Amino acid sequence: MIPERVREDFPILQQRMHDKPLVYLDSAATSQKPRIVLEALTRYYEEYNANVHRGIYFLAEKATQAYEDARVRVARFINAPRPEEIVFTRGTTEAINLVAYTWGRANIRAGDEILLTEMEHHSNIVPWQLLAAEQGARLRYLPFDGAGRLALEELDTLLTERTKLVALTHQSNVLGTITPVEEITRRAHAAGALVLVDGAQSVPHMPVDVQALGCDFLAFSAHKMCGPTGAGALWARYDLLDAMPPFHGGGEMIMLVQLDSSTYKDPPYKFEAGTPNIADCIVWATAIDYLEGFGLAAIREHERQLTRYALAQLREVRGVRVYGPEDVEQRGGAIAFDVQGAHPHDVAQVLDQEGIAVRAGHHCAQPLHRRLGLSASTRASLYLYNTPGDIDTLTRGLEVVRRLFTPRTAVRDR
Ligand code: C6P
Repeated sequence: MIPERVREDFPILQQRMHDKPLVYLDSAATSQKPRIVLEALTRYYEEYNANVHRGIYFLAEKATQAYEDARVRVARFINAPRPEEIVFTRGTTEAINLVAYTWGRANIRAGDEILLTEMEHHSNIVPWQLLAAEQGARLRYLPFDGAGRLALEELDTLLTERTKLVALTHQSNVLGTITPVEEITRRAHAAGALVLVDGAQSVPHMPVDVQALGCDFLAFSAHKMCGPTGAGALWARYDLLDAMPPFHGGGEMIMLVQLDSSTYKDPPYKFEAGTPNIADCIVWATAIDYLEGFGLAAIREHERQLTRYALAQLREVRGVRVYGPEDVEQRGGAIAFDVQGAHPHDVAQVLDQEGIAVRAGHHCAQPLHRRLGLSASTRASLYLYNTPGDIDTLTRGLEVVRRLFTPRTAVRDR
């Protein structure tokens, strides 16, 4: 059970917006940060800010220890077999690009295929487009059905001996769909392909165990899980990391630099050139401690109940159409919808006046929206600090939208 007083842990949620209590429903974009995370960040800068892996003095050793402890913490969180399998990045986007530029360039050849899904975030499309254009490879896409589920029946046709990689989201940032990663991974491996999982929307919201998933790469971001912006990770099997060429060149990723060549450190350092994002990686561990204080299963259950309530309430608002699976076992709390007659940007603006923060637009998933026949949608997304009261405020806000955007004659007729 997540207690309602969790909200009190988040200073930002205590404020009013346009003289109304703030209702934050945009955690899929970025989550809010609890006080202990903010305090940990201040403590780092006030007490032990120093560069890592370089200094031979107390502060530097303390910072290095905390940075490496954070790696261990992140590894444990996703049940990675070894902490050296965690490469710190700026976030999910950089982690996926790292794989595309290093593993991709070394392993994808002309005529090879990369299988994506039509519900991917642009971060899991564009890096592969760049790679495919460079290497002469081809991208293929697994579609989704009207209920927002991946069309698994097409997998056998799409997975061929040419498929070298399947890259898919674990949870759609628009439809909320939780994808069957274990099954897809099993079938991809049987076809000889590796699997990259975009965990940006799953790792913050449910227990994720890379060994249980069986995948080869997992990308995720700290800022969507109560941690700071600018930090994230790539998890990959050690043998893959070991064989991959470096990503960025620079300080601290090398063993020896000569004038015309260099040798590189072992993973993960080979992929962490330059001064890393020390503070935010360290503080990410505090965010993980905070989430694990409740337990990811409890957070998932809280969101499951809240999503069920939200779907039922939204269905009651005339003119509102919700996208994605109806069954809360198959989805998380990213809930995209539209309001008949109102542009999503107008919906978001009216809701903002009611103190409600939602996202409107294509949510960096244009192919998904095109597939739905939309250019944009409005999205409410939930996290542990949301309550049924927030959903009630949202539905009341949508009634305001409806009154403003339904033609007067139509209102009279109803
Ligand atoms: N989606 C949203 O509002 P970064 O920006 O690197 O932390 O995460 C990118 C990313 C990758 N995959 C998925 C499924 C995502 O949802 C996101 C981020 C935010 O939906 C910001 S566009």
